[in-house]
Amino acid sequence: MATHTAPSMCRNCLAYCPILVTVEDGRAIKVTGDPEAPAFDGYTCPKGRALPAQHNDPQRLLQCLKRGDGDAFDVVDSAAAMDQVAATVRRILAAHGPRSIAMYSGTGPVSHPAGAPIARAFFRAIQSRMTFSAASIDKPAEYTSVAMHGNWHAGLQTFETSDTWMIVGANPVIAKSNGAPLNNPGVRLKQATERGMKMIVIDPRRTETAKRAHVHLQPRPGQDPVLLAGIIHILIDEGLYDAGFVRANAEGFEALKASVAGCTPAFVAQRADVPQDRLLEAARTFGRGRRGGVVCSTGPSFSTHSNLSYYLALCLNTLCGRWAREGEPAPFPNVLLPAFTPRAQPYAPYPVASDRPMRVHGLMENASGVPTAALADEILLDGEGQVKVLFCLGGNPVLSWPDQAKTEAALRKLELLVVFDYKMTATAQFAHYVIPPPLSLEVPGTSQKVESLKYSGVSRGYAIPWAQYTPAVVPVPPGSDLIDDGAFIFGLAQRMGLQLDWVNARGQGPNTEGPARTMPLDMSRTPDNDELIALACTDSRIALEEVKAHPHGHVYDIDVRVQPREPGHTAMLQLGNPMMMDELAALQADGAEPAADPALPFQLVCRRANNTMNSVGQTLPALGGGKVHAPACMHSRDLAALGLKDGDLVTVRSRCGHMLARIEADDNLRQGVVSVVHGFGAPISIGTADPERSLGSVTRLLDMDERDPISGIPRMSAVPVSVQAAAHAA
Ligand SMILES: Nc1nc2c(c(=O)[nH]1)N[C@H]1C(S)=C(S)[C@@H](COP(=O)(O)OP(=O)(O)OC[C@H]3O[C@@H](n4cnc5c(=O)[nH]c(N)nc54)[C@H](O)[C@@H]3O)O[C@H]1N2
Ligand SMILES: Nc1nc2c(c(=O)[nH]1)N[C@H]1C(S)=C(S)[C@@H](COP(=O)(O)OP(=O)(O)OC[C@H]3O[C@@H](n4cnc5c(=O)[nH]c(N)nc54)[C@H](O)[C@@H]3O)O[C@H]1N2
Ligand code: SF4
Ligand SMILES: [Mo]
Repeated sequence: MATHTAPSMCRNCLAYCPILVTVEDGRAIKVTGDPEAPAFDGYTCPKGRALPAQHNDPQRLLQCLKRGDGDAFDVVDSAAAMDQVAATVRRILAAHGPRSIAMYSGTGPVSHPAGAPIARAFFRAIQSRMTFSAASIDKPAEYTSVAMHGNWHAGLQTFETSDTWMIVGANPVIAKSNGAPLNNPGVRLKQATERGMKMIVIDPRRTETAKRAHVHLQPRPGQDPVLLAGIIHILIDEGLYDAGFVRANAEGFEALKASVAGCTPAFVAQRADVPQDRLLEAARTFGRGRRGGVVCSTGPSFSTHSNLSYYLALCLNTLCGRWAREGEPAPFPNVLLPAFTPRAQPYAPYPVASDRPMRVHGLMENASGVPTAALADEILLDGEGQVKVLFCLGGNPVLSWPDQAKTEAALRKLELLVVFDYKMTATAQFAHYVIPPPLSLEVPGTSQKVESLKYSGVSRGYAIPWAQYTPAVVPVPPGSDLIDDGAFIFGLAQRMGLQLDWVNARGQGPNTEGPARTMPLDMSRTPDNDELIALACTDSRIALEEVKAHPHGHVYDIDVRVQPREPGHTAMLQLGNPMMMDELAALQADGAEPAADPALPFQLVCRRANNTMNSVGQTLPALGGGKVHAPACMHSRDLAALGLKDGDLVTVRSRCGHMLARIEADDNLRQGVVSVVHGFGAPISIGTADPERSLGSVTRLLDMDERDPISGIPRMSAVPVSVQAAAHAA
């Protein structure tokens, strides 16, 4: 047996931890953290260590599949699948126009980022704007809030240099997405608090992150806008803000001050149900700190009024002047992204909605893209412009889009559904073609994806000039016919006679670090992954070859200082956006007691689990721990009041649906909330042989029709529900 160990990167989530892969006879058999990689302290999580199980999973698809008669699938050669899909797309495009062809890209491309840019190039070439993504059911307010407030060219002061930090509805220790540097966030938080950083965490659950907080506010879910307005009220009232910074860089202070006037500590404490003294302590800790930012994540994003929560968080950063100042080291200096000169100056706000309407719900294409919440209805609604073809790129709509029954009906109505995935997922069961890609250890990759997170939202990524490249460390399984999402779509473009252009964008909306670079692709042959990586790294600050010379990754010595405001630069940040001020006024008009429906006395909230990445991992024995469903977690006092105990089967009911789940006591939760991980379950209209597996499909409780007016994100947390012992077994 030939065994060796190769350095690589896990790409199962956005931390991209450096790993060591033990390879035996061409198969990965073991993954550990890489102790030689600086800045990650040898960290991995169970999902990373399960990479061999994921790659060698007997349920993995190794051939393309095509729907035969009824629900059966037949193996189809990948080239034949491209021929057939291209012919259908060409026919539907000619008959119904570009708008009939759509894509939805999910989190799968995290593992393998080159597919999505090729897919976007394909959609540009056919002139369809119907490129939906998970971003608009994730944190679309990262984009809408920046459009309304503006942004800061040099970025937010970093976590590592801060003496205070506020995290609203994020759990970076587990999720590694927002709120703390992604290189081993648990250790970064520990070090920061040990050196004296005072962290404020706002979360109805006492999370792994909240356990390190100086102040943990455990509010009623859905009250973040009022809470943040209350904190702004206290800072203005007590003069704990940077008046000089505000005068020099922002407009709308008086409008904001007037809008938060009614959010007194007493009002907010009652409305959010938090102790008033803790609210004051949170505000004063943040205001008296010298450096540090506020970051939001899925908690406030999912819980209605998300634009307002994110907007007020940006206002807090601006009020306290927490943006990187002239002369400081650049917070995110770019390594595999292009060099740029960060400046201590605002980017101006820009329009949050476009003039391009969707056909349904009065939604528009907006700063967060085309709204995924409209896609099911865009498929279901007959008439001109109806979506008839969907490419699903590494996503699992049946378990991730709100309103599972509607999603299934929409997928069934499609004339062509092509699912790019490596397993027969809940969504792939509805496909006409399932196209399996090679998995992460079988393809090369770089850490550039994590760097580019700074373009979506504030202070996301590593905040150190870290970069790594990995070659493929194992071959694809023998006898397989796997094809990258991008290569398949490139093959369609070739067959349709399209010219594709690769685009390297450098920011969000009109706020960019420089012009995008567009590079026409040679359509005579399919580019391999290393060529695409080289294209993505054209203009990188550090040459790709240099990064390749450090197989364990490297922290570069990049001394880039924030430069002064450019002469004549007049852009200002906006603290008083009229739409946001009106929304805040309307919320306050609801009074100090939020409306409640006595028939739905609990609130369902979102959470992430360490062993799964959304719908990925539940069916891997290495990760499941025998559990194939998501438990409904509640405080033990709530369980006692309901006469329930651990393991009991319950029905959770919302206004629009119900699901079955097993109960788990979790005293880290605030009373009155039910916390459930999403991504579990099975299709309603197909079912599953294993009844336990059909439990806990939380999207059945969510209503597409209760949605944000701009981004369209439906209410996915703080959802009113009831909980009752299930009358029957699953
Ligand atoms: N109720 C509820 N709904 C939610 C959420 C919630 O918390 N609660 N969260 C929302 C959020 S934040 C998000 S981002 C979305 C996620 O929504 P989706 O992205 O639609 O769902 P995932 O389960 O992440 O699906 C990712 C798919 O990619 C596949 N995959 C993995 N690696 C690869 C690869 O290399 N190539 C390809 N082609 N495929 C791959 C996986 O097998 C999986 O099926 O869900 C949203 N929906
Ligand atoms: N292990 C693991 N990592 C992941 C994922 C995964 O599934 N598993 N998914 C990835 C994806 S797609 C994403 S988008 C990120 C998400 O990353 P995070 O946003 O950090 O996700 P969570 O860990 O669920 O943290 C959200 C927190 O919000 C709280 N919350 C719920 N409702 C409210 C509310 O109304 N207000 C406030 N203030 N808090 C509330 C919840 O209790 C929860 O602790 O994680 C990514 N990383
Ligand atoms: S945190 Fe886990 S899943 Fe994410 S990159 Fe690191 S090892 Fe992989
Ligand atoms: Mo997400």
